[in-house]
Amino acid sequence: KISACIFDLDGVVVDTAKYHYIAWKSLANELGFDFTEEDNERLKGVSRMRSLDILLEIGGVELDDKTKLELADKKNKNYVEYILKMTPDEILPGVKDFFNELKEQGIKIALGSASKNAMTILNQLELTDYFDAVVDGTHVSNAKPDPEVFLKGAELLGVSPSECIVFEDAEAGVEAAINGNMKCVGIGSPDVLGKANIVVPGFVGFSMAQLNF
Ligand code: B16
Ligand code: MG
Repeated sequence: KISACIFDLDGVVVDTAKYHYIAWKSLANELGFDFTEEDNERLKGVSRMRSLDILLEIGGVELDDKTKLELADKKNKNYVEYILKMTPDEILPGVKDFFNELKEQGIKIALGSASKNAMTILNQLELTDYFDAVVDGTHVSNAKPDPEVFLKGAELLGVSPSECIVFEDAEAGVEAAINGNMKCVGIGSPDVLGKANIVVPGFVGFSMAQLNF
């Protein structure tokens, strides 16, 4: 029996990766090196500080912790300027129909995101009311593939992990779902998300009827 669906945010409900990319690239350029879209792939689903470490590694730059915090903060301020301009038409296609299907079936909806900006993004998209529970980067101490973010979601909803389906676009997120004993639907390419129970390209035409969990 499935009682709840837990959604990753970036890459599943909305494409914020493009704004993260602009903000990280401008930081890299200020530090004197380039940062490509391919490099940006490595930051998906990864925490802010870990993302900065990867970026600095790409540029071959070493900095002390205080400077790193300042740079992460600077990148975030730039990023937030972009997300504050987001509107509900940036919700990825098919997502709202699927949320409505879940509501009709009495299946609970939770968010399980690494982002500390998740609430701002949900508000911008006018999706806050759909969620029965929100767990984001401000609530967890262990990053995906640790299952903490999803287990907290299940706990808040009062359901057991085996009754939950996680929707994820990042490999570390799929692993987190498996580590938490949850089912997982990968959103994206089977090459990257092969460990998920099923992989679909997106939510257009997607329905619970396609799952035999
Ligand atoms: P922030 P998700 C993740 O969100 C993003 O995929 C990742 O690229 C980002 O670095 C991370 O959130 C932290 O975001 O800087 O806003 O706290 O995919 O777990 O929803
Ligand atoms: Mg994601």
